[in-house]
Amino acid sequence: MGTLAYIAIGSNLVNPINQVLTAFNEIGMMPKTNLVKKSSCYSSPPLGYKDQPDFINAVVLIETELSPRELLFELQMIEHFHKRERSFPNAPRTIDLDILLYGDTRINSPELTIPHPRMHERAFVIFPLQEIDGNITIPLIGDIAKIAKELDPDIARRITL
Ligand code: PH2
Ligand code: MG
Ligand code: MG
Repeated sequence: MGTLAYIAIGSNLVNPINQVLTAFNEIGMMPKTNLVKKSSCYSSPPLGYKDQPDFINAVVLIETELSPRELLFELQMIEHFHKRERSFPNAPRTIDLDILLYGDTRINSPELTIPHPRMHERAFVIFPLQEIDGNITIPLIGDIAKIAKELDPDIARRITL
């Protein structure tokens, strides 16, 4: 049995719904990894830099024997397949794949911070995460139900495909 990890997916360029659905498949095809569960897709206005299209966001649960750094590398490969460009922070993107949680591991290095440091402020992360596991406790932050209650439900809306 590998480690359970949660990945956040976001896209707001070049048919975002398609980008997210393709990413579900690509994440399931990563080496030493099984896709356990995926959330619905959510639509949300851009947080941070505002002058860009709305996002489609989702979260997946995987079980993996990749180390956190190997996982980051595989996710960056998928971002590369989607022609992700890094022009400026919070720029619009074809795909963004962020590690939210990796078991109960905590990492603080320049290239990787786990748990994701801003996840609890983001409705577009917390709502899909809660859909996958309504009982999860985020290390250092708290219970998902309590965090979700503090977020505006209108900001990230579940969409039916
Ligand atoms: N990602 C960001 C910045 N702002 N806003 C939304 N709605 N969804 C995102 O995934 C997102 C964002 C940086 O990664
Ligand atoms: Mg991100
Ligand atoms: Mg990212």
